[in-house]
Amino acid sequence: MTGAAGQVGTDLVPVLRRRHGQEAVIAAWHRGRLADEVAESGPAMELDVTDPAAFQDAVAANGITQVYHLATLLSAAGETDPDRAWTVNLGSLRTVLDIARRSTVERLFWPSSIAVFGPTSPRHGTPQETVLEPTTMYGVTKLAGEALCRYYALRFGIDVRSLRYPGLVSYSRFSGGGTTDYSVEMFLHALRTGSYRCFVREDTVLPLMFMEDALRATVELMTAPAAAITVRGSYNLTALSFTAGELAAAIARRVPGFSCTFEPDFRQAIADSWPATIDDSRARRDWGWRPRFDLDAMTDAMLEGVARLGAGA
Ligand code: AKB
Repeated sequence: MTGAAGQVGTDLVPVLRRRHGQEAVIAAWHRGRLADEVAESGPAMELDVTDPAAFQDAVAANGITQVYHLATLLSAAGETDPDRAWTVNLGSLRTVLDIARRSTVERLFWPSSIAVFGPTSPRHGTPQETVLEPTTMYGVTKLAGEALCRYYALRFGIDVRSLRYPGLVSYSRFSGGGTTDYSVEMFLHALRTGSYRCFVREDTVLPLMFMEDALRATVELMTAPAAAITVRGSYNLTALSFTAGELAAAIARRVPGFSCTFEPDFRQAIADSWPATIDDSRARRDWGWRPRFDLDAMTDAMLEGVARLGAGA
């Protein structure tokens, strides 16, 4: 797994190690720091995914059969450094797809995002196939990446699978650089200081998902029979849509005295360009996707997790 020090990797490595064995999952990271649980529970290596030779060597030396290629710059970080977003997000995807053509790699997971949509996509019930005109470099790389995945699947038979993750809400690792970060920061600040200055408007609605649902979706997609996978770009995936104000209210009901103010910054425009609700009926039909966490269950689990782990690393 690349990007193993990031928000998804930190939680997905332990899940995969429980399924496949501690030694079977190599946690590769480049920036940041691996979580202790990840570093201590199995093999790890430093890997710069923008170095094709190093990536190729890592796969060959370890006889890798599946790659979870999670290394990425998120939407807000991508606007700060669009060149690097292009190289990391898209260049490294092309590298790993090429590696898969000539190696032991049998299956590849690569996350896309709701960022492939833009202001011209339908905002409600956004369908699987629709207008895709993203306005961020992150969205551009995810859209081009989906096209690459589809091409490599059709042309070379690469078994690549992908999900358009909504904003993911989790407590093990706050990685930063995203537009949906407010949905995690709100919990951290509620328990640390009792107040939060939210960088999007109170009425901002985005599709969000508790990490446990996202991990299960990832494993379900990766273990589905190849014949069931009818989308080789990336599947729409959704669980919940709620406003920033509704999230603040759900936290305030549980954290007495919590107060939230709303002061939009440049990330508001990114949030406004993304859908409010998503139609994920293809994922439901093809491999049986069903989310489990609603807003109340997620809020309870987040407050418990943030309190236990000291407000997330
Ligand atoms: C971001 O906000 O950039 C990500 C995403 C929705 O892909 N969380």
